[in-house]
Amino acid sequence: MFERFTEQSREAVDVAQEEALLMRHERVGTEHLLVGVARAGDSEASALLREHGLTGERLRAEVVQAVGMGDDDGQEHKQLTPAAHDALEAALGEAMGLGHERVEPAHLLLAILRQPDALARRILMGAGAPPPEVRAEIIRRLGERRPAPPDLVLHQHPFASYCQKVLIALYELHVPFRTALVEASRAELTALWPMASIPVLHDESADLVLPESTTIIEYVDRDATLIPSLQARLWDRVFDEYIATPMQKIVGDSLRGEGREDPEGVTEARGTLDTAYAMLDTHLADRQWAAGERFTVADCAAAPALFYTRAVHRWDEDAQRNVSRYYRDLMARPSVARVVEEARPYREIFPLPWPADMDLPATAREP
Ligand SMILES: N[C@@H](CCC(=O)N[C@@H](CS)C(=O)NCC(=O)O)C(=O)O
Repeated sequence: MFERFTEQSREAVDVAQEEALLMRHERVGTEHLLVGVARAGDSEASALLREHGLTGERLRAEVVQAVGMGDDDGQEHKQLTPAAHDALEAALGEAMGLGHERVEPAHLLLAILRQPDALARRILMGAGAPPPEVRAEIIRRLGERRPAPPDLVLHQHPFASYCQKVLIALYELHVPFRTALVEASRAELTALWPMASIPVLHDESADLVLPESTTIIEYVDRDATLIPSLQARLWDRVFDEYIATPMQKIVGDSLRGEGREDPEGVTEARGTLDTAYAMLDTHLADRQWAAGERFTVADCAAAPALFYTRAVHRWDEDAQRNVSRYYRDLMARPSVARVVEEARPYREIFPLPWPADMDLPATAREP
């Protein structure tokens, strides 16, 4: 598990062991890993924690305050809790999702913060460092470190669902690019692409302008990693046409202004979504991803489309369990999780009520 860990990350894990021993706790949990990250030399992660006043010593005190000292005199090498184990495994995914080769303390911290019931999360929250903010800040800093490659410019907005589809693909393929943020004014974009929809990719070295999310993905997917089959192409179309399009209709209707709404169109859109969910639930019964065993362009399309339909017209999460399971898998994918994080600061621009449980996994009660 540790081959790709940097020296500092390994040290963080060793320090976590020491901390558990010192606190006489039975196992090494995410809280000890958090102290490990803070104490393992000077890293972006430890610097960020320090900026919140969270030194190793302070975090240790917070852990003891939260759970007390233990009474375990057991072996020197302690077992990991399931959450700590998952965090160490997820750290590699975090690094890869960000296009980094090695697992650094920053990736470890990101992974710790993603564990749903981690004590480390509660400790950070209690110490005035909300995990979503810490995550977003780490991702921003890691992004700044990456050299801006000159050739590919993506005209996009991080909250727009079709832009997210392409972003997921770019992160999956580790393709470097620059962002040209498209906000209210579309003048520059219209000059490139008269329809002025986003995303638009401009390959400056090839003097090529490409609109349309699927075409952009096809262009950067030189080895057919994301578009390996007819099924991938088919389900990409299905998600765009029958999930993303009705979702846009519902959201778009709320922006039309009083007296200009189209209730019939919205009812039709909701009906299309219901039919699509039922079809999807059957389709996903024996497939991990939309086109089979591999994550493809179809899943890049599915993630943002389902994310936003979950806000405006939810499938029946208990009855359509395959869709719920698929949605959870999508959200756990590091490329998708990254896109969701990067869009988080823009949630207030959503014109409809934003459900309070959007960050909770799609539920599926056991029958
Ligand atoms: N078929 C296009 C759809 C793109 C699209 O609908 N983009 C939305 C944003 S997600 C857009 O630009 N809408 C018009 C607007 O925001 O003004 C694609 O696949 O790229």
